[in-house]
Amino acid sequence: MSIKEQLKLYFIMGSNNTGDAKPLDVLEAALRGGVTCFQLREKGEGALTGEEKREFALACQQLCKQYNVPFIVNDDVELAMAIDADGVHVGQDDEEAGRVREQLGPHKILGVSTHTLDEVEKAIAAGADYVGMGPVYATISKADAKPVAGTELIRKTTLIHPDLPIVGIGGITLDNFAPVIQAGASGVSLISAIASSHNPYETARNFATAIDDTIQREGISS
Ligand code: TZP
Ligand code: ICP
Ligand code: MG
Repeated sequence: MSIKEQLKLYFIMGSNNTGDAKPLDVLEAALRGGVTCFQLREKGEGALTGEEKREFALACQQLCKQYNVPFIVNDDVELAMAIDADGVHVGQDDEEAGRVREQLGPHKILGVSTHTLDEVEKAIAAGADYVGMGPVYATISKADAKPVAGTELIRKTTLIHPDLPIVGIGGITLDNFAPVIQAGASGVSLISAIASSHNPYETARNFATAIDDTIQREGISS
């Protein structure tokens, strides 16, 4: 599967994002439902650290392996390398992407959050495999999220860099994801739509089907 295909339904979760449900149950259900990429984002109140974080990461990685889905770690390059994760995602306030690429070597997946065309160019130069863009819509899942960005930068970037894999993020639901794909993103990235769903299996499955339908209808090629 190409990176663009792997980004189609990109689920992000930390152990504190699933309310009363057990995080590993939610992840398993999401994978069963058709999630194509997973990022462990262990952040905020109640986030695990140290050995607990490592053990949780290993459990998530194990599940992802069973479903042949890439396992990406947010921010924590050291943990990603220690457990041989498939890649790392960094934001603009994290370690510089070029430095992360040096540590990861050429083969692991590197994702970078971008909010301007200049950040996109720098991410490409640093060796990013894909960029995340958002928040497309208002989000409750990131305390320090930038202002709502819509799909403008996705569309603009697609025209300039048609081969660059892009994923939209922020407030994305089954009701509002289509413009993200129509703007040229390879997929959508979500936390709460799946992590807070009463039925993460069904929600993931509905997303997978709906995104396929949109791609079909739009005649979008990867
Ligand atoms: N970066 C930009 S928005 C966001 C991140 C990590 C949170 C996305 O979560 P949700 O619940 O899908 O809005
Ligand atoms: N995009 C992606 C894919 N992951 C993130 N953690 C983010 C933006 C902030
Ligand atoms: Mg970060």
